[in-house]
This record gives sequence, C-alpha cells and structure tokens, in this order.
Amino acid sequence: MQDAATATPETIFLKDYTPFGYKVDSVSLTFKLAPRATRVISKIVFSPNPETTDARFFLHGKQLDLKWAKIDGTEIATRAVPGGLEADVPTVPFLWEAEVEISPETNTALEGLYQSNGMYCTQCEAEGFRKITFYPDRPDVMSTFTVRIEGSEKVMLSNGNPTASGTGFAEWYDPWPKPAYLFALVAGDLVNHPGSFTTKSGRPVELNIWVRPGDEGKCAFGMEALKKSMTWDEEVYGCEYDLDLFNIVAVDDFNMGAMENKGLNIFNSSCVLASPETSTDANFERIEAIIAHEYFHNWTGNRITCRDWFQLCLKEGLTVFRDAQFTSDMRGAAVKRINDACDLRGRQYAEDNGPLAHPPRPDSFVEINNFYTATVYEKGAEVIGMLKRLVGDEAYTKALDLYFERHDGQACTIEDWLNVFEDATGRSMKRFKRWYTSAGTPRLSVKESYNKGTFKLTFRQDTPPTPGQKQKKPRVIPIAVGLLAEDGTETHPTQVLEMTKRQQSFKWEKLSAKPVASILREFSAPVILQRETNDTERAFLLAHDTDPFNRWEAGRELSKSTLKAMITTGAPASALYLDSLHAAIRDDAQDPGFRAMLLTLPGQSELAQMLHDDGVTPDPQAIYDAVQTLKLTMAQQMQDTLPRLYAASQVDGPYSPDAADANKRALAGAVLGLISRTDGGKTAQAQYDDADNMTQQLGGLSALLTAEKGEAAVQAFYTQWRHDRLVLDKWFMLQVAHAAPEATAATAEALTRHADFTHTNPNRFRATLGALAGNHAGFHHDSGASYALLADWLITLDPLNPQTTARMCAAFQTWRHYDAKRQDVMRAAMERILAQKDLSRDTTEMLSRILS
Ligand code: 0A1
Ligand code: ZN
Repeated sequence: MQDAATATPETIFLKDYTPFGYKVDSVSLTFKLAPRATRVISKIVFSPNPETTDARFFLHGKQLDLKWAKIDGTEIATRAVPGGLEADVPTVPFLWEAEVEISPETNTALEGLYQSNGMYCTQCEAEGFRKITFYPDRPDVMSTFTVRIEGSEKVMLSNGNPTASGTGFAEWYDPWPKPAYLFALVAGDLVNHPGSFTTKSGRPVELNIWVRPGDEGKCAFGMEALKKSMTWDEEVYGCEYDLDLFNIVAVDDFNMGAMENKGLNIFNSSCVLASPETSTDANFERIEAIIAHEYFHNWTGNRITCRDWFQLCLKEGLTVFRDAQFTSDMRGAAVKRINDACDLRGRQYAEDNGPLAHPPRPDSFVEINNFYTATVYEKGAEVIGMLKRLVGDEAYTKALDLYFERHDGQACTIEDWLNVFEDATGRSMKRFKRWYTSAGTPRLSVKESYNKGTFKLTFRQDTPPTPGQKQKKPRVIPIAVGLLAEDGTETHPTQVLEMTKRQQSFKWEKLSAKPVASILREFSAPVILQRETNDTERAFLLAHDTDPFNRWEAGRELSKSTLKAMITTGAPASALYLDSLHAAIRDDAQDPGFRAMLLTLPGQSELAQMLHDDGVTPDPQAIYDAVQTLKLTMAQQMQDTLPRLYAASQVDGPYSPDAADANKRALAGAVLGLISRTDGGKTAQAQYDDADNMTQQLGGLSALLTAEKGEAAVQAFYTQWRHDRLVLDKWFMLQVAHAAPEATAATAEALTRHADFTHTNPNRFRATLGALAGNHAGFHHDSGASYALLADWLITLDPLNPQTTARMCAAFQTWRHYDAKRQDVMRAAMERILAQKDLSRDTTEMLSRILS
C-alpha cells in the first residue's frame, strides 16, 4: 500500500513548473467493480516528451494496492516514492500496464472512486485520479481514454461516446484528449430523464439526467436549463457541443456543487434535482446557473484546460463569468449584478482582507483543494468583467474567438490568456495582469471638486498588505461614472474611466451647475469605494440614479450608515433612510426583484467587517440587536404599505420558476419577513398553511420562526418532508439559522443528535454546522459554545473527509477582528483541532494559514 499522506506536506511553487518527461499517447482502463476490492487494469502508451529533458518516470498514486506492473509485456519492479512510484523505462515509446486494487465503499473522502448510496461514482478534480490508478495526474498531461466497466450494475457510464455493452460490461471511448482530472465513471441502478438537442451545425446529441429511482420527477427543469445553456453558448460564444451524448448524474454525497467531467457531468443532487414542491426559487436559479456553469466548462476548461493548478482561475474565472452572463440574460441584469456584488462582498472580501488572502492566481500552495475559493472563482470572474469593460464588447468577442482558435486542445496559462487580449486589441496587458498576481481588495477613495463649470474627480487607490505581499503596485481600474443634474436627470451617461496610477484625476468641463456623480456604476470593479458623501446625497441617488446597481448601492450605503450609528452610539434608525426606502419600495414601476433587494439588509458578518475596517471592534450581540431594532422599525414605519405590497406581490396561477414570478415572490417574502415582526406571525401562518410550493412554504416557516411562532410548523414540516433528504437539509439549516444568539449552539447541538443527522453526508453536515458558522451572533456568542461545537465536529470529520473539513475551517478566518476574549477562545478551538494526531494536510494548511 502506497500512501502520499505519510509524506511531509510540501509547498508547491508556480516557479518550479516543469513539463512531464513523457507524453501519454493513449489510455485504456478496465474496471472490475466490487465495493471493497475494485480492480483497475491500466494500459498506457507513453513516449518521451521532446519538449523536456527530464527523464524521471514518476507516476502519482495514493492509497493504491499495486498487484503488478509491466513494461512492454514484461513484469517490472517499481520503486515506491512519496506520492507515487518510479520505474526505469525505455527511451522510446513503450506500453505501461498495471493492476491495482481500491476500495470504493470505504472511501469517505469522496475523492477518487467512491460509493454513494451503493452507487459508484468518481471525483477526480483536482488530484483524485491518483486514487484510481498510477498516472501522471497533472492537467498538462492529456490523452484519449478507452474505458471498460465490468459489473452487475444496470447503468455503467464513462466519458465520451458508448462503443459496446452487454451483460455485465460497458465500453466507452472519449475521442477528445483530456487530463485525468476530467475522467469520470458512474455505475448504479439509475433511471434517466432523457432529452435531445441538435447543435447549430446539425449534430444530434442525446441528453440524459441520471438519478436514483424516485427522483425522476425532479429532472425536467434541469433538462430545460441544459438545453438553454447549449443554445446560449452557441449564440453568444459560438461554442458547439462535440460528442453524441451528454450525461448528467445526480449524486447525494458530493463535496462540492458539481463537476464538469467530459460528457459526464456529476452533480451534487442538491444542484440538479428540482420540483416546485421541494425547491425554492433560489434553488431553481442556482440549479440553472450550475448546469450552465458545468456545461460551459466543455469549452472553457475541457477543450482548453489549465497547464497547472496555479492557473485554476483560467477556467473557473472565465466559466463563472460566462454563467453570470447567462443568468443575466435569462433573469435580468440588475438583480444578478446586485446578487453577485453581495456575494463577493460577503465571501470574497472576507478572504481578501484576512489571513487566507491570495491572488486569483496563487504562486504557492500545499493542498490545491484549499484553493477552490471565492477569490479564484468569483474574483477571477470579476477580473474578466473588468477586462471586457476596458477593451469593449467587440474586442472581447474578438479576443475570445482568438482564444478558442489558438488554444483548442491545449493546457494553458494566464499569460496565454492575456496574450490573446494583447494580440486582439494591440493593448499591453502588463499592468492589468496585476489583478491576477496580487491579493487584496483595493480601497478606491475619491474627492470631488467643482469650480466654474469644471467638475473634477480625484481617485486614489491603496491596497492593504496581504500575507506574503507587503507592497502593492497600482492596478488598472475601470471606473464607470455617470453625472446627474440637481433635478435627477442624467446629463452625462455612463463612461468608463481607466485608472492606471496610484492617484489620478478626471475632469468634466463646461457644466452649468455642480452635478451629482454616480461612481462605480454596475459595480465596475471589485474595489471598496470610499467616497466623501452624506446621507442626503445617498438618498438622492437612491431616488434618481439611472444605473440600477448604484441606485441599490445608495440604499445599501444608507442602511450601513444608519446601522453603524445604531450599533456604535445607540442612535435610533435614520428617518431619512426609512423615508427614502419607503418611497423606493412603493414605486411600482420598479422591478419587484430589485425592490426585494432594497429591503434586504446587509448580513451581520458584513457589518462586522465594515466596523473592523472602520477601526471599531465588532460586538456581535450589538450588531444583532441593531439589525432586529431596524427591522422592527421598518415594519412599524411602513405598516400601511407592507400589507398592500404583500397582497400585490402574490402570484396567480400555477407555480413557475421564471424570473417574473420569482421576483414577485421575492418581494412578497421580504415584506412578509417584516410584517411578521408586528402581526404575531398571522400572515406567515396563513402563507405556510396555504403554500403549494416550497418557496412559499419555507418563506412562511422562516417568518414564523422570526415571530417566534414556529414550533408547530417546524414539527409539521418534519413530518411532511422526512422522506426527502434535500428538503430535510433545509429543515436542519433553517432552525440553526433562525436560532437566537444564546440558543444557537444548543439548537445545533441538539440537531446533531437527531436521528436524521449524519456527518458523512456533506450536505447535511453543512446544513447544520455550516448554518452554525453562518449565524453570526450565535456563532460568536459570549459563551464560546459554538466555537467548541464546531471544533468538535471538525475533529470528527477530518479523518473521514478532509476536504469538507478544511473548507469549513474558514468560519474562523475573521477571528482577529474580534475582542481579546473571543480571539483567545477561537485560537484555542483552532489549536485544539491542530493538535489532533494525523490531522489531514488540508485542514493543517487551512488552520496554519488562519493562525499565522
Ligand atoms: N470544477 C468544478 C468544481 C469542483 C472542484 C473540485 C472538486 O473536488 C475537489 C469538485 C468540483 C466546478 O467548477 O464546478
Ligand atoms: Zn467551474
């Protein structure tokens, strides 16, 4: 048995990249399936790589029981080395053959080949293939794959097209060379929801969503989303599908959302199964986006892949950017942009402004699984959005066409990507590249002046130091600006200013009066705008800005400024904020989804981050109290409007997850959350009782919990849904999310003792312990009980599933923002985890970085 885990964790550096000494000309794999003793027989044709002189023949391998290995038909002795094996090989092309035994049933890490509810499935990104067989498991080694699966399962799938099947076997061939991380195999007694698509050049494609029997009724929406994605990618990017078959499989035990394996996407069942009765509008939207994301990877990730894992944002940033464009087209640009900005500020800014900060393209890592982060994904997408804004839509299209033409079939780098933009536009990308190589969120401060018809904006950018990067060079920042006249009309439409220096001014001349500037429209760059302004100007922009993002932003700034005063001085809620918000939500000309976003207050952890940035130590209980007071005041002040708005936002007719209906329900839901603070939960109970879809039912339940009238409904919900694992996740999550600060730890702890709790299923674990970390005031409650509970469970989970454990350690990343006592208790919790014997490399790296 060879096991890389016994080797000392080593830091890997981008600067050390060297190509592998051998090319793989073809791979043929035979799987003889058995839960605890699957045999994998590999036949791999290697030839010396002319691009390198490195003759070391090293194959990755982890937890593999090697039975034999042969070269050109002769059995050979191999040398076990940390992380794999070495062998002496010929200097001419040769055939490597080996047989290994693995144990899918006991693979709780959900990486490599494992079993979920008895079904075999794989997860190979980033480095899971080395748990299947000995192989150069690195993304720059690409090959075609032939796969034979032998087993008694009804359905046995792999990548590419089927070539043969019969009793007890199925064979597959994937003609597109791919790295091992895109390999996939699924075998189980599955049923399919079929569909079909014809590509623009006339290729018929068979589509399938494969699920456990009983889940067939939850596939229709996913299938439609897939077809929409295929059409959109042809129309917008000219990207056509390239196999005869596209399979999606739903799996219950999965560490992430989904995986783009060539022709065989594997999905966490929560990210593909949907029905009106069991899924909320938010679930539908997320499912549509993830299906699109995985499908879009077929070109951005699969046809053009990454040279090494440092380049991860090459495929992820671009694919997130593409799925955001898709959602924007399907569901409306303004609400999507606001949602994305909230998400970025909530998750990525926390990362960028703490001990885990890293550039979208990091230059070192210990465990690559720890770099599937908001910075790589979401900031990686923002960087592409900025590129597009800077070069313009036409040049962006030209650059992307060149990217596909030049790099199809290759494993690429960020340099290749930027070169394409240089060649397509003639612009230098040297400075822009800093977005990829520097960590941290720039602070963009702006001063205004007006003198005799000339209006001047002077910007200054500063990025605080991040781990390993003290000095920050100025970045290229696209700043979208529009000017409004005093009466609210737009005198100067949006223009993109290009800031390239540390400090820079931009002028508008011959104005008849001092304008009001709308700055960073559409959230044109992922920076923190520090503007000299006041609530009167914010209220003006909330009422008049012609850019919907900035109109919303003005409301958000107002809410933050009132909450800050409430938290730090005990001031009452600002009348100006309440009045302007009231006026905005009464404006029926505005999209209901947009108004729902206006009514949504910033999250408590975002408020804590804001206070910390302003030099105030956040007191979680004080933040919680201020938010409760503000919501109650909103409900009281808008008492006349809210019931009318609630009634007007009801949707008639059968449920549809389309944006128009979903946005109305979003507004009704936001309003219900307020109404429930003054009507004792009456409206919420009625909505719960009458609900015929999960959005209404869950909205009713959550408002009942807000009104502290949820006990009976919680019980009833469990009885109704105990058979449905995905709905039950919501039940676990909601109770923890809504628990009062002092009751949060006890609520979560009691739920971990519930018969339906299981820590080996990542969805259930996250629903319970992730919700604990997400309940800001409850997680940081004085007692320290939540810190201890989370630490206990991370210690329990680590030996079984290091990946999910490590990701959840991020709950502690802001520990230094809090008071000394909380810091001590959080540090002690982390040190207790770190002191565990045989702690995984994943968790060790995360906690060491957080503590450093
Ligand atoms: N590439 C997938 C996400 C993914 C990444 C890693 C995984 O296991 C470590 C699993 C999935 C995506 O972007 O959707
Ligand atoms: Zn992705």
